[in-house]
Amino acid sequence: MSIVVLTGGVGGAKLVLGLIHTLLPGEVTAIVNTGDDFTHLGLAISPDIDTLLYTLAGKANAAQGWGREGETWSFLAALRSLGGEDWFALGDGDLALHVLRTARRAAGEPLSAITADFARAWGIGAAILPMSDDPVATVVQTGEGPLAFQRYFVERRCEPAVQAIRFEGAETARPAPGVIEAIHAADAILIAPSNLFLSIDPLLAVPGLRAALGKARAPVVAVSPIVGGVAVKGPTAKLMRELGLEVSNAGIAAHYHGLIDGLVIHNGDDAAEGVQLALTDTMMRDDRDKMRVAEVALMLATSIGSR
Ligand code: FO1
Repeated sequence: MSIVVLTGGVGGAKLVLGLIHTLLPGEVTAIVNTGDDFTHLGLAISPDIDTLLYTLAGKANAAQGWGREGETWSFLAALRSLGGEDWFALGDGDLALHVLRTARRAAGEPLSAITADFARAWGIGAAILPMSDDPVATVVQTGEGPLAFQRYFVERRCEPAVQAIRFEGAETARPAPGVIEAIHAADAILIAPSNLFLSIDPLLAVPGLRAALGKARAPVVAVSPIVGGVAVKGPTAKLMRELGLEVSNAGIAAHYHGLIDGLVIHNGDDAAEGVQLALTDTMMRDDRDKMRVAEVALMLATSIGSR
């Protein structure tokens, strides 16, 4: 089996972990959002890649949703004592990823090669591919003007009302090496229960990626980020309302119209038209939950079969 999963954020990492427990790691390729990436204090930060690295290496701070378990904060305290920007918390262990990535990017290495080396160093068997090696920056248009993603998400805690979201650089970004090939070779393509606007749309904005999904022989199955009529973590529901999408599986299916063949929804939630549905408890609290959702998504893909 060759499974491709489009992912970003915490919810996405949970589904990828469920897939790793269900399949052989070598059967899983994660294509990861890099629209959240930014340079901070001169360091190249790739949050969704790092969340996935930590999650698959068993190092993630599960309660916090980002960063490492058992992190220490000496650097941040020293930074604060010098009046440095501390709104974006950089942990001592976390710094190693950013410092190494920054040094290697400065030496001209692509993000995809650096990420593959990090995954290998931590014994991760799945392929972790950035959506692109070219810069793509999610910019949130608010009443106060444009906000870079992390300024909106972390510094402002998602409170400014959003009028539109754009992905700067997407139009000239190329899919990272292996991305299109993985989509072509896939037996099933999953879209993780990530924030559709902030984690999945940037992926779909990379030229060639959406087209490859449309041409793929593999069925495309999304896992709804809505559980019990509300979006689980983060700003998904608020953004759906602000962007005029109803917070429902019908809204999710409408957003992914023409792209997905199936949708995994939470027991009791509203059904969606025009896609094949599978129902389960889609709340992923522990590894058993994550395996269940992964298995239901794979079974739905298998029942849909090749297109
Ligand atoms: N999220 C926060 O809410 N506060 C932080 O201080 C913070 C620091 C941080 C450092 C490194 C990193 O990789 C992620 C970090 N995040 C933080 C999470 C990050 O903003 C989100 O994980 C993604 O960008 C959204 O999926």
